[in-house]
Amino acid sequence: MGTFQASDAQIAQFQEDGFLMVEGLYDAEEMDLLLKVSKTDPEKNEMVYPTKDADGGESKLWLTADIDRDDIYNAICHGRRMVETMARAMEDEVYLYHYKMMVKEPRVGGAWEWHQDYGYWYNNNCLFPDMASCMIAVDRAYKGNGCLQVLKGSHKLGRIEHGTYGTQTGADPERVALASKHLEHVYCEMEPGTALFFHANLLHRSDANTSDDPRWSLICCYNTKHNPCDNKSGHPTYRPLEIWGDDKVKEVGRRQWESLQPV
Ligand SMILES: O=C(O)CCC(=O)C(=O)O
Repeated sequence: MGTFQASDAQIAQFQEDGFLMVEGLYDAEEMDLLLKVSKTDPEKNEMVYPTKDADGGESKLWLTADIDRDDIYNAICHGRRMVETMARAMEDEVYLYHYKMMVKEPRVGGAWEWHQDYGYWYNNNCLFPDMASCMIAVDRAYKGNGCLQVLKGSHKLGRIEHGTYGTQTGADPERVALASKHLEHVYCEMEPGTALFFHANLLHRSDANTSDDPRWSLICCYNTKHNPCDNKSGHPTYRPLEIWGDDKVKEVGRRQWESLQPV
């Protein structure tokens, strides 16, 4: 889907539902390269840190806002099909806020409580909730290995109070329960290469991975140019994002994979 262009109907669907799933945004070779590179990448593996859920389940992630690298992560985050879709969905130029790999290993990967990403980013003095992310399934994501779940249309609720519930920051459970009575609860099952664009105020969560399958996902997060945010390490203020051609994912990915081979 190197030539993917979202239709007007898809953009309208994102704006109405708060999310848009695009199957096969990345092809098998692109996902194979991303998976191989990220599993062997010594630098990123050093950056991984664990987070515990309320039941002791442990997810891992690395997060960075480094946009000056010629690597496969940047080829995806700078990629035309991603950035153009984001900009149209958010009706402004977008810049990369950060990107992260979410790792839920078989049997141990933990849950994420219901939250809005803006529930976190509000604390970085991001003035408007005009931000969005794209989750790319690197492994197949399904109910058993803890795929993302969303409350359809919840991005229209406004920002919900967030606090610490268990060991994680999450949205006020009473408000989530109220929203759940009225809004559709969707399990976003995704094949590798499928991308889920979602608004920063969309309520989402995921269960622990109780399966024998890993669930790795790359999440690329964007802010809109008009939205002031504090400049923080890992959460920067506006800087223009260069748009790269769709072919770069394979070109850079192959080179990076080769460079990771023992000599
Ligand atoms: O990886 C997941 O299952 C949840 C990730 C998430 O909610 C987030 O990064 O905001």
